[in-house]
Amino acid sequence: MYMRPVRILAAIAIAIGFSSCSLGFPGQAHGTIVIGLPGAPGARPLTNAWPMGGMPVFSRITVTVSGSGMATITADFDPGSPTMELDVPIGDSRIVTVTAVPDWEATAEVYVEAALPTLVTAYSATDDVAVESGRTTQVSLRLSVGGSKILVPLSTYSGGGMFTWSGTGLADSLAIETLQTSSINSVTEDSFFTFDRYGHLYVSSGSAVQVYTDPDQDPVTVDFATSIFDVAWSDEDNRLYGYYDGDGCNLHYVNLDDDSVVEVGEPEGYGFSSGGVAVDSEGQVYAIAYDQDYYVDYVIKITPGTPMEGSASSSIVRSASLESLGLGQMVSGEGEPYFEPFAIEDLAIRDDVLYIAASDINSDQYSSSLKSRGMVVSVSCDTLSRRWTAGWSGTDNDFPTNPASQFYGPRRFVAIAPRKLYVIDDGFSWSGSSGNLVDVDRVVELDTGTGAITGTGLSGSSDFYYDFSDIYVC
Ligand SMILES: [Ca+2]
Repeated sequence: MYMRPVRILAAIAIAIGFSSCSLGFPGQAHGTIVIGLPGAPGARPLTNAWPMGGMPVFSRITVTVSGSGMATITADFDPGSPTMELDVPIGDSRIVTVTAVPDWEATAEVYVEAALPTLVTAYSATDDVAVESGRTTQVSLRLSVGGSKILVPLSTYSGGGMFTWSGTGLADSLAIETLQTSSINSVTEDSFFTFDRYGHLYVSSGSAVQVYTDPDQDPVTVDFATSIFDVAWSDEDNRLYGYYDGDGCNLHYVNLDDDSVVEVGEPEGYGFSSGGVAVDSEGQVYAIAYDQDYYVDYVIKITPGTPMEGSASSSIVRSASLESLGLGQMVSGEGEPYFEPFAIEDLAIRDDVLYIAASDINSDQYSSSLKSRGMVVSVSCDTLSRRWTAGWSGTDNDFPTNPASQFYGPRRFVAIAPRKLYVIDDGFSWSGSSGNLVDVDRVVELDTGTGAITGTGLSGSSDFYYDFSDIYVC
């Protein structure tokens, strides 16, 4: 049942730390932008799991405007404002970003007994607009999940390659020492996470996906009827994609409007390969595939065709070799040097940028080239060209030389925040002399703008997916 918000908030925008005469450059011409937020997160129901009918109650709305030749403007607005207005120096490309922080306690007073997506810590939206002198530019931004709690799949290593899985812990930040508990229990080494724009969390588990709104309540099940690992939700067509890359690889989706399952075929000339799946805002799908002539691995961008009787073809839009993206390295052997790709662990898309987590690990105790390292590569969805590479220790270093800014083995994307991504880093360190390898388990924070690692933490809060501490090197 919809009730009026219990808190009536003044409808006047309050710009904090901003006045039109103190920013920008002397004599610079200005225009006005008016920001509207149509389309409420949570407006779309998902198989009776989402009774909430509109916007959550926000505790804070922050707008930033940036671009060349201007000082970045940051302004906080009263969450009750129906519109938000700012005076901005003119320019062809002004990046407008809105971040809205939900107050779930206040929201619960408005939507009594509703399951609320309390994993969400921020909704956000961004757009690029031209601002002309003396003119008013309307900016319509569609909010979607922009921040979440950090998901920590909990495993304990019991030796002999065996793990005990005990659910999912939650953290507000990397610094936290005691994880919050949740009801997200159906997690194993084959589980992957994704959010939709409203804040429902999708967790793969065998041939099903558990969908959590409130992480303390029972999930709704989406059934793929076939095993899947990585999952990705499509805003364009309300599909949930599931990728299997165990014994063979295949791609399916469930149409969440009618629960029908469709298998998506490989594009002509390609075969799906180990990696994961991601979907952009236009509903185009990204995966890893090899070409059938030369068996070279690519990131492919495909458009699924019209489904017929449970299957759909796909056509290739664009491809980029893993070599062109730096997702591997040249190896010299007896013959010609050849390119050896790293292990692609997870794919994710945010604001139409693709993020690829890749590891390069060798833990064979008899090998002369032990290594534990990796990278996250950021790729433009438009061009499939590389934007940046994060956390790489360098070709000549088998282990991080600076663990505060380099990966041991990125495995999963487990949270987002404004301008941030969180990645599980699971690998090992080694003293270089005889002894056991030392397991490394932590969560790493990345700046999505620069690719800089801006934090590490939650060390040892879980053993995650692999354990190397049994391995003794002579
Ligand atoms: Ca581990």
